[in-house]
Amino acid sequence: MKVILSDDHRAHFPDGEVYEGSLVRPFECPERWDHVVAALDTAGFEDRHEPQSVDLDRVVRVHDPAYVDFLRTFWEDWTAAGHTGDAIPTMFPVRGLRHDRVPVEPDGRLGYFALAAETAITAGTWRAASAAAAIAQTGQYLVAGGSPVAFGLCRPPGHHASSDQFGGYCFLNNAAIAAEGFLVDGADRVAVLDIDFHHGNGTQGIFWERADVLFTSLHGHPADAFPYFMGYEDETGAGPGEGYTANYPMRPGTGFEEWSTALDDACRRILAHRPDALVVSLGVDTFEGDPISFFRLATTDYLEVGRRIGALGLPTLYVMEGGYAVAEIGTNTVNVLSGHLGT
Ligand code: OKP
Ligand code: ZN
Repeated sequence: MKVILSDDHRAHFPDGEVYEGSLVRPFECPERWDHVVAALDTAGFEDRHEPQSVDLDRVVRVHDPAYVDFLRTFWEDWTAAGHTGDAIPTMFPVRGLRHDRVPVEPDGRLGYFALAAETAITAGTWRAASAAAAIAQTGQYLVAGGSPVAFGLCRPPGHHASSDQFGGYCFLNNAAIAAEGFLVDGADRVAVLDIDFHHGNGTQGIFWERADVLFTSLHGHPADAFPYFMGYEDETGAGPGEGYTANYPMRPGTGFEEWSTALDDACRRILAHRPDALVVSLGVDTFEGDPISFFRLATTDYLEVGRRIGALGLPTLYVMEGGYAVAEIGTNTVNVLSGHLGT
């Protein structure tokens, strides 16, 4: 299996994350990457590739160009305004407020392009986020070029990033960029399977009105879990995209038996879509030991997850999303990949 990775992820690591009333060390930390690489080493995944440079012409097919510009240039504006700390958004265009004007002052601009306050922008955020997008793109090129399966070790993750908002540790939607890339390169239909613990609101929103990309997501119920305001079962797409979104929200304590029944249902829908390629948003925060999530999957369950996805027989690109039980993230992730290969 081809693995695409880059050291550039280290450029993004905010000093803190707003969490339950405190500023804590971010759960989404660089060691996550180190543990995945160590587990890849142990399991003998040696076919490693550096990403090509990011193709922004393709990125702006799924993101608002003004948003991409904001991500690329914001740190300069923030520091020019005299701020020395990380950029944490505090005010948002919520219910009743206007979102048809973009403020000029950096704090206002920051809130306009944000969906949550736990995620800060730092000096190296653009470097890391654009490298993660490049990893997804390179993985997509490899699979479109005939590799049956590839794994993009993206960090930061992407599935919460919408066309014009960052948050939930995400800046550029790596999975959506890859899915769109497959279409550009000749696919007629693509499916996205999002098995991260959290609902992939960004990916869902990007493909909401489209019939060419099927979006399926298994996640903590929005009544109980971030991102709280999206991910219900009755969200099924709109316009030409009606019926091309499928959500499987599940309650606290859900274990592998119930979770895998939802996975099987999502897999049936994926096969019915007859996609030319599959993009898997691979988060392993469904793990029983995850510090911020509430599903109960065990380390060995991930082998079976990979087997079931591999059994679809589709050209598949895995992109890394979440997983915050740092010591176990590597084994859990690599178990999915090994299961896929049937090893
Ligand atoms: C990113 B990914 C809830 C705190 C939620 C943000 C979680 C972002 C997860 N009390 N914090 O989907 O793994
Ligand atoms: Zn997650």
